[in-house]
Amino acid sequence: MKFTVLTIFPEMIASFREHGIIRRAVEGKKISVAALNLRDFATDRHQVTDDRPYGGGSGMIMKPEPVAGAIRAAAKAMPAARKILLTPRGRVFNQDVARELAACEGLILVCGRYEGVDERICQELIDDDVSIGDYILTGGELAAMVIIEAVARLIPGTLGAADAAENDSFSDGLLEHAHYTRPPVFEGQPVPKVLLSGHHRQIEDWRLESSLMQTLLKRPELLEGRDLNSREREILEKWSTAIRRILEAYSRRK
Ligand code: 6GU
Repeated sequence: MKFTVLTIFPEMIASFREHGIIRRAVEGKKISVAALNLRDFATDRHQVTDDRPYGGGSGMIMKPEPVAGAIRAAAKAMPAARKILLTPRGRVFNQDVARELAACEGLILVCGRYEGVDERICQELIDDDVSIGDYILTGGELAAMVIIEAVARLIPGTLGAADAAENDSFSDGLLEHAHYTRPPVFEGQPVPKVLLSGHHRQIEDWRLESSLMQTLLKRPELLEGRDLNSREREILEKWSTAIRRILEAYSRRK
């Protein structure tokens, strides 16, 4: 998978590429991460990439010529790549979008700055608008890095453990179960006994129950939309029964 980021701050992408899983994936030739400097595609001698909005108002707009030139240069090098504009107006990125993008041959990620990009770029040269959430960033560079990281780790061979991405939160629509490592007792708090037992079936059961508990407490809407399997229904019914008992015992006392 090839990522090309179009930005006025290519150094941000260069330093991102130097660390952790991205660096390893680049070194292992599973991905490539390149940045093109939009300034290099400016058409005036001062290499200006922004200008005042027609119609007046505050803020600056990215000029179309440098953005168009950079998109065309990147697309020439990888014609099959999806051309994505990073903008808070885009569809909101999530794990499903990450999976969709991981199936592309390449991604050209256009980082807007200032108030936005000239609309004629959006219409003519962009395949897809993506946002990373409902808040405003000053530019698309952090969003591009978020997307590259989330997509890259779905590419086979980029993660150490072969199946680590499969177990992640959201990979099956539930939050991850709780995790523990040594020591067995930390500041008086023990690790759940079953995890030390070596019983793989029981450990899997405990992890599913923990996943469901995390999801119920932190993101209940993920459960409301879910096709529960029989084991999941059993666990939820067990809790439901336990909670009902507690409430019944309480009302008998009054
Ligand atoms: Cl992709 N760009 C900017 N500028 N702000 C954002 C965003 C993108 N996603 C969320 N906020």
